[in-house]
Amino acid sequence: ELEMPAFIATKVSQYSCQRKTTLDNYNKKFTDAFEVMAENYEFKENEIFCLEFLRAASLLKSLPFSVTRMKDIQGLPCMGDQVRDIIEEIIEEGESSRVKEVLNDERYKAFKQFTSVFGVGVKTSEKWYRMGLRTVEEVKADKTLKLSKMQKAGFLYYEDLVSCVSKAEADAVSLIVKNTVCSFLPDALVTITGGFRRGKNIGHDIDFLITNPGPREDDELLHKVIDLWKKQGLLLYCDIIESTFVKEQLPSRKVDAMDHFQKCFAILKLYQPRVDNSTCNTSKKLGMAEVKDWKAIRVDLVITPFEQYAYALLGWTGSRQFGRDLRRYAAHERKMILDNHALYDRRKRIFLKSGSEEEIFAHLGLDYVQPWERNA
Ligand code: DCP
Ligand code: MG
Repeated sequence: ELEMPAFIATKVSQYSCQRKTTLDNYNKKFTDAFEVMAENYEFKENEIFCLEFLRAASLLKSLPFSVTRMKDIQGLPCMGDQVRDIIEEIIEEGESSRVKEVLNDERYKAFKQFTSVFGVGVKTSEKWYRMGLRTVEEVKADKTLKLSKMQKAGFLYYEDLVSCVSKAEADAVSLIVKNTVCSFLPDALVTITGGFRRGKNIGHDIDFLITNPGPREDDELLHKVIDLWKKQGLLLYCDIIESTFVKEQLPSRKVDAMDHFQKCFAILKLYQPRVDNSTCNTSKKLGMAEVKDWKAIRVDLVITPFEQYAYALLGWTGSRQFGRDLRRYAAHERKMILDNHALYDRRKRIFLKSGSEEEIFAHLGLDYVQPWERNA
């Protein structure tokens, strides 16, 4: 009898950048549970436990089989006691009582709602929770709260923004971004990054990287694009962050630090002709003239100098966990510092240049991992 080549658990790397993680997840039951646990620890600002669950989720996503017995995880890295307990519960009971507890927890439920609003993070949620607020409706109704411009937009377009972006919508926005950018800089390179580059067909936003390969640089490009969209009535919200990049400065060692590129967090108005639904209630109430024929979409635009493009592309393609592990691998296994701008070799005391993602992996001594295999 022929045997399948044995799966060697001890050969699985603790780093997701040494594994292939496609969107075929054979262990969704477990990884969904871990992600709830991780999120709850994030809300409690317990970074250590949060990461433990994120790493475990990421590892199970990379397995080519479904875990059905405790024996299946023997020898695997990232399987701490908390993680094993939950796997055991799910194997035996079909669900985890600890995860159920979190899902029913008042604080978790409130934070989950609050953080679903654009511009609201853990800190703001904490404040609202302490004030006794529990739902998005309660926050909306409280007229005494001082909201940031970002949060105001978050509430104004809440329904559209929580409904997620489809691949078709991403393609439509991609055309708009490319056309606008190229009307100012015909040779500019506009690349979709984030989840869509990893092959996902839904996302919470659309991420774009913009660079100009030619000799011409244009510091005003982002402002020109934004101004044009304003004039065209396509811009619902925008926050431009100017570049804070300093040449020769060592890459950031902080694993979740923001990069220094000029960028813009925007909400675009995407027109989408709706099918005639004049018989439905909402359109009767609104009157046909007021039927909304657009959707608010979250768009991130990042402008990068051409020499840093490969690093920016690698960083912005994600996943977040894949990026964290790349930087952790670089630091701990290679004595190098990696961020979205550069790679620095601390032993040789030099910056390593790269014109492509393949070259970055090569500098790190890693086998290349395709974008669709980075869904860690
Ligand atoms: N990223 C980064 N620096 C930031 C923000 C994000 O390097 N300041 C990276 C990590 C993410 C990727 O960019 O993997 C895209 O960020 P998103 O939050 O948009 O994540 P995804 O696109 O992966 O997921 P989603 O489908 O939720 O948009
Ligand atoms: Mg995204």
